[in-house]
Amino acid sequence: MENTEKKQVVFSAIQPSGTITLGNYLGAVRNWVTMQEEYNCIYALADLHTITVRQNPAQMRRNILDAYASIMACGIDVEKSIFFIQSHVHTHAEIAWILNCYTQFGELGRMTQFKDKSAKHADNINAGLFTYPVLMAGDILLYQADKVPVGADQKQHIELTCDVARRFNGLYGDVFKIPEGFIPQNGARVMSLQNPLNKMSKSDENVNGCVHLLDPPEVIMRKFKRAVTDSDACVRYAEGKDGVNNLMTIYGAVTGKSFEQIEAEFAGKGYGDFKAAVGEAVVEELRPIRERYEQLIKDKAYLEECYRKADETALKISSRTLGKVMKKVGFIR
Ligand code: ATP
Ligand code: LTN
Repeated sequence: MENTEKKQVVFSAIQPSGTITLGNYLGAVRNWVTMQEEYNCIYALADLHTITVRQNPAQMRRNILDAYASIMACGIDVEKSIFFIQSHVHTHAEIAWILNCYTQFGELGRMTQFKDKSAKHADNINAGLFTYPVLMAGDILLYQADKVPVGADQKQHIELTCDVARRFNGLYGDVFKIPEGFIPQNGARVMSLQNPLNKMSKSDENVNGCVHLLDPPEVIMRKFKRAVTDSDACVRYAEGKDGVNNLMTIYGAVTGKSFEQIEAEFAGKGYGDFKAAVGEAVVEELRPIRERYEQLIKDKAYLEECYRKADETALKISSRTLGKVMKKVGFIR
């Protein structure tokens, strides 16, 4: 019997702006992996987004292949999901231009990521940094995605995507599916181990604040041992205990334990024991990923075969939406 029940579409992407972090993994990529069972999943390396911050070309080439292999190593199955490279699929840049003309200057100016990144890169506040969310909206809308698994920092960009899609649909009829963000309960916002008021980020200069997926076990343990805590010396989740709250979030996300269970487990114990336990849990979570990565990165031909195939499929799917959009707007074919 034919299966008439159509699976919902999931779309998400990640920038190859450096090595993938524990934050990227717990906030987004881990959900990409689990969602493969139930949804039609389409994932991308958002390399066009990456050049909104100046990159070294040789390093960028390495980062792209590295990120591709790392994400695959997390468990993306290329037989089940489409995992392509954004710049290889020309429809993304094209729809971004069109959607730019349906997005207001004022709404882009309100994006907190734009404000943060322009403060951080005050010498290069380029137009791409400003219109970054429009390129992201195009990514999502091209595939008529139902759900978009991301970390909490991307919520505002998804809301903008919905606003732009509704505006377009209001003018031309139902062209775009209105997507929904999919943000995890636990791990949606992993903070820096050195400055727990800042998000853990790929492009952070303080290497001790950020755990990378490919860090060897001793490096992971060292980073957790040095993590900033407080003088309270009690493992409990409370206001003002940002460092400990962050470690509890990470431990909970990795082990599945609730904050109450974690508090009970470490009652009467010091931060030293707690930090070592968090480090060990993370080491075990990341060990198989690092091992798979080591295998994958050796086989460049296989990686290329995977993304070429995915690029082609992504072009086919996205061209349908782009064609429809162009026709509605009034371009002649
Ligand atoms: P950059 O440092 O270049 O800004 P980034 O590390 O913030 O990069 P992105 O490529 O912008 O990472 O994000 C990829 C995905 O990871 C997004 O879904 C984002 O929400 C999620 N993510 C990023 N950082 C964190 C974090 N610290 N905690 C949870 N999720 C995160
Ligand atoms: N802006 C995102 C990366 C990204 C993305 C997307 C996420 C680019 N295009 C489409 C979800 C859907 C970020 O994580 N910084």
